[in-house]
Amino acid sequence: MADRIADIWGARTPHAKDAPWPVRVDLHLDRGLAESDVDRWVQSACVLCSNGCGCDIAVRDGRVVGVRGRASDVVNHGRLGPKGLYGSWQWNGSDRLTRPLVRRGGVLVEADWDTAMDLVVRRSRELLDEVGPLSHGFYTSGQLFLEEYYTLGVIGKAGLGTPHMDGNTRLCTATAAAALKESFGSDGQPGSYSDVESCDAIFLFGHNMAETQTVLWARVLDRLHGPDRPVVVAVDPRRTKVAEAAVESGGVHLAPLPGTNQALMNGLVRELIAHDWVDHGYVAAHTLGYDDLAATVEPYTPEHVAGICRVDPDELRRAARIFGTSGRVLSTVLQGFYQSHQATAASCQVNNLHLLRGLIGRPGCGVLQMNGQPTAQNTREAGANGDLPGFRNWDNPEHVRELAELWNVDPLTIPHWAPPTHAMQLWRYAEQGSIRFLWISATNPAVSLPELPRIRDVLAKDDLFVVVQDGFRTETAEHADVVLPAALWGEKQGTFTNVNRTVHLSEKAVEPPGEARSDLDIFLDYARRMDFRDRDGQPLVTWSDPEGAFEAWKECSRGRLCDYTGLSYDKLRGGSGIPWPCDDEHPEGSDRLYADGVFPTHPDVCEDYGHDLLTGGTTSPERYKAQRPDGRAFLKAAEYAPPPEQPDEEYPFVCTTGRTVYHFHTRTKTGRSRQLRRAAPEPWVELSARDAAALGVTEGDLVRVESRRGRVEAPARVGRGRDGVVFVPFHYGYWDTGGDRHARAANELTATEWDPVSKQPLFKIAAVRVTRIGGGTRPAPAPTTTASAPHDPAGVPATAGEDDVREDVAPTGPPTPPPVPDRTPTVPHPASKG
Ligand SMILES: Nc1nc2c(c(=O)[nH]1)N[C@H]1C(S)=C(S)[C@@H](COP(=O)(O)OP(=O)(O)OC[C@H]3O[C@@H](n4cnc5c(=O)[nH]c(N)nc54)[C@H](O)[C@@H]3O)O[C@H]1N2
Ligand SMILES: Nc1nc2c(c(=O)[nH]1)N[C@H]1C(S)=C(S)[C@@H](COP(=O)(O)OP(=O)(O)OC[C@H]3O[C@@H](n4cnc5c(=O)[nH]c(N)nc54)[C@H](O)[C@@H]3O)O[C@H]1N2
Ligand code: SF4
Ligand SMILES: [Mo]
Repeated sequence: MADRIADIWGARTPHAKDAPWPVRVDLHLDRGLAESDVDRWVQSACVLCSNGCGCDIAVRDGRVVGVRGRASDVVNHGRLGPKGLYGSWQWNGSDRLTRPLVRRGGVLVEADWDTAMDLVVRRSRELLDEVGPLSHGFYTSGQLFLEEYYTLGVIGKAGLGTPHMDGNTRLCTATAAAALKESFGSDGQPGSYSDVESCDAIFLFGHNMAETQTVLWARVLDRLHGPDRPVVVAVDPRRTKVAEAAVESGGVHLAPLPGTNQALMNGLVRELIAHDWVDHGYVAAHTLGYDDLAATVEPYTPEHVAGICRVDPDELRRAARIFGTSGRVLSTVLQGFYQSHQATAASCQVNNLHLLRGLIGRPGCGVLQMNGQPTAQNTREAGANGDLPGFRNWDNPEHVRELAELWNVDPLTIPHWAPPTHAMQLWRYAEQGSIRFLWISATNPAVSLPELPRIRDVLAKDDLFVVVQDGFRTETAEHADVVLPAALWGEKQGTFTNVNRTVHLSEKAVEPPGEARSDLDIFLDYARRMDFRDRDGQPLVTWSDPEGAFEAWKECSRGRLCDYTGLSYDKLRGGSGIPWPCDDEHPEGSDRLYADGVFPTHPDVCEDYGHDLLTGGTTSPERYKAQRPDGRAFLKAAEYAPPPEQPDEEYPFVCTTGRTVYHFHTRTKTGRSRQLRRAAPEPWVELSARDAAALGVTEGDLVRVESRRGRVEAPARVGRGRDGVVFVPFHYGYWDTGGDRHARAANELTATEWDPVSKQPLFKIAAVRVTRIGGGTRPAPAPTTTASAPHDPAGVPATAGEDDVREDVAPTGPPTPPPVPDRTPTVPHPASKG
């Protein structure tokens, strides 16, 4: 048995380059239970990050009692990480919401469903009559199922006709979508996880994969422990496990000052061009914009970049040489890039590095503009983030017409007179009072949005009617007018899609507690009560269960890049997840995109006409067409601009925020798991050893971190990050504490600012000051196994759990999953549209 709190990634299964990743099946059952005690195993996939590991849910006496990785799954080959093992189900049976709550005389009291839904529908109708659909806003998630998003999207766009719908995906992967649209014309991940097996170098840009996609990192570690290892390059201001591995592999750890990614990327692109590590044939045939890019990056010499980012210019040169001269390079990009002021610009430079060398669409040459949440891809595909479903372009009347026809509604009902409202604007409208009905599903904005003092004020407004749909009584639920109890993972059926487009079916294993209902049933109930109709007076929403919704979605996706028409619930049962596009031509799905160097940039197919990366100004359809992109990718460029808030005398540190391996977001699930809670029970503040010494702070002292907006008070971890940078984990709201409720969450400090293109907020940069406010009696409650390890381990007990996970390494190698062909010739093209 293994202790998977101490040993996060589990036992190594090393292998050679291009050899299949071996199977290791991880199993965790409730204390005292053996496999023979399990009544049945129910197929699913983990929803505690975007990796999408296939798993089976163990059920005994109608309760979930454990999980086991699925050996046959292409994503994880049987493995699960600490969150998947301990956090995916242990909340089961705890303090769940079991009945609707409504506000009476200022307090939330239990009610039946009719009472709660009547209130919602009455308020909705009143506002529609008085002010119209623009009074309605929907703030949803990256954690519902595809069927739920699609249903919500249809209700919002064709039922109500409001453009005010977005997901917390705006905080999460809006930049992934934006960078893919800007470079390639459409959302849709070019790469595949199987690129890990065949690459020669791996670049991780602002991505702490070791903690945030632990099973993918195990896959990387197995290469790093095998023969012919890849070289790793990490771009992260903290000394993460990824950064350590980079140094050990003979690669580079670049630790730029937060907020300087674009300068660093311009430096890397310039080095490629200066050394002519460029595939000119590929660039000429498949891209646009080379001259502009070369001219823009020209001033970014290694020395100039080093001055801005405070990195060693020779290390920058070395990193560029690794990119420029390795046979096959895999890149991943995540929040260190996405939650920043030049998020889309910097992420597009990663695409550019690949395009310049023609390293795309081939094994080992993946670009993974990562997702974070398990179902964020579906929010974006199905239109619950405001975009039109099926990666359709809101600015293309033909795309709007297709949807109007599909839904049998007047095209004018579907909002498309302006870009869809992004989440930051949605909250602004609620603050200003034009949105007066806000329906929040599967997200906890009272902890996860920036500048929490402001968010609490918005939620508390008398003229804002707030509906919260969750499985737990969260910090946000406390502000609601109506709380709807939702069924969670394992208690409902549906599908979702991970980072590399792999679609999984998650079956219902057990009944939800009390009167809790699936989100799909709640949305369908609202649609029924509102009596939304199509042009012929028939019900607008024609399905009544998950499979019906899936079938409807398939039609919507037909002919688009995210084509699901070749999938069905039955096809997803039994074996592995299947990556889209999956259609007649690719019945087994598609491992990677763009093998032929043809991109969905034709004006008739593209999802967006693009933006100026520096200002966010939109490109008009006319200007876009005049460029004649027609299947070529864009090499987009932008100068570096300093972040909006920089350290000064009053606030001398840069505060950056993020994750620890043991918790998921606001901990509604992981905070209820014994093992995970113990591993990281309370918030902390990470300081570099030198900064701590200058402040007179020693390990465990209580410190106050203050920004212009709020404060956090927590014990200090004297850590291993770069000087001048403070790190605060963002997981700790106050549902489980009686202490100072408003000095725990990182977002007390962050600012209401966003990237001009993706509109993703800047969680990674705020100017703060740090003060020691008291001595500590013990070390900070920060894990020692991760990036938050102490500078001096003496006297700090190592983070550990129990030996309670079984790992079975298959002795004879993996049962080879069905071969998945590359998607070769057909990026959807106007001529081939169904
Ligand atoms: N354990 C765990 N795993 C998760 C989640 C979780 O909550 N817990 N959440 C999931 C979700 S939704 C997401 S979005 C992903 C996020 O996954 P990641 O993006 O890997 O996680 P973060 O910790 O937010 O940020 C990554 C790194 O960015 C670095 N960074 C900060 N500022 C900068 C900067 O200016 N430049 C650069 N280059 N790097 C910077 C931080 O030091 C940090 O190590 O994780 C997913 N997986
Ligand atoms: N400072 C700072 N802030 C950040 C970030 C950061 O790095 N730093 N990261 C940002 C990112 S990337 C993300 S993704 C967000 C995450 O922020 P949130 O989405 O607010 O975080 P969660 O705790 O995952 O909230 C999801 C909620 O949905 C509920 N839930 C889970 N499953 C279901 C379901 O099936 N149905 C319903 N109805 N409810 C369900 C959970 O109980 C939980 O309350 O935080 C963002 N905020
Ligand atoms: S890597 Fe992500 S999907 Fe896989 S088990 Fe861990 S949390 Fe779940
Ligand atoms: Mo996220």
